[in-house]
Amino acid sequence: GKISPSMMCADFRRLEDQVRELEQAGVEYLHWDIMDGRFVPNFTLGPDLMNCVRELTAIPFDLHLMMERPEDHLHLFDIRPGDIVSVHQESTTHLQRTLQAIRERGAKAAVALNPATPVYTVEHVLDDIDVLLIMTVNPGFAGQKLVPATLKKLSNVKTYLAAQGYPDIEIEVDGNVSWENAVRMREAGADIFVAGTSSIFRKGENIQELTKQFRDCIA
Ligand code: S6P
Ligand code: MG
Repeated sequence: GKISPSMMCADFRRLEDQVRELEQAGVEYLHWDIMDGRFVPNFTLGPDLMNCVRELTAIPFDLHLMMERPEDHLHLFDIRPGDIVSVHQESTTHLQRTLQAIRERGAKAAVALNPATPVYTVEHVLDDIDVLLIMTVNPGFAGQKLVPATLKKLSNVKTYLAAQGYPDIEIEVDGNVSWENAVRMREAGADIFVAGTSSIFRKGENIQELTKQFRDCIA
C-alpha cells in the first residue's frame, strides 16, 4: 500500500521540518485537503500554501478538492505529472469533462465519494479515472470516527471494478485510517491510505517511527 499523509494534520508551526520528516519516512504522496466552507462545513488549506510547499519537495501531491464546482478552480493549483487530483462526484457538474481536464494537466484523475454515495454513480466515467477515493468519514474535519458502513462498501468496490473490466483503478481511503482500520481496509482492497491524526500525526510522537508502524499495517 501507499501512504498519503494528510497535511491539514501537520504542525503548521514547523511545516518545513514536517515535510522533511515525511521525506525521510518515504511516503508516496502528500494529501492536500482543500475546503470551501460550502460543500463541507469547514475551511482548511488553500492553493497558496500548497503551491509554496511544492517548492520544498519532490514528493507527488494528492489533491482532495472538497468544494462546489472544482472545475472552476483547477487553474489555481500547481498540478504536476504524477499527482493525483480528486474531485467529488457530488459537487462536480460535468464530471467527465473535469476528469479530462485533470488528465490534460498530466495528473491522475480521481473521483471521491461521500459515505452515502453509491459506487455505481461512477460507472460511466470508469474510462476517465485512475483512482477512486472512498471517504470513510463525512468530509470536513480531521479526527472523526469511521462510518462503519463504508467498510462493507469498500469490500464491494474491488469486485465491482474488476467486474466492470477496470481492475487497475487504484482504491484510496480517507478518514479515521487508524492502525486497526487500516488492516481491515487493506483486506478490503484499499491501495492508497490517507494518514492523519489516527495514525502518523500525534502530538509529541515521532512521524518517522509512526509511519514505519503504519506501513506494517498496510503491507
Ligand atoms: C476530511 C479530510 C481528510 C482528513 C483525514 C484526517 O475531511 O478529507 O483527509 O484530513 O481524514 O485523518 P484522521 O485520521 O484524523 O481522520
Ligand atoms: Mg482528504
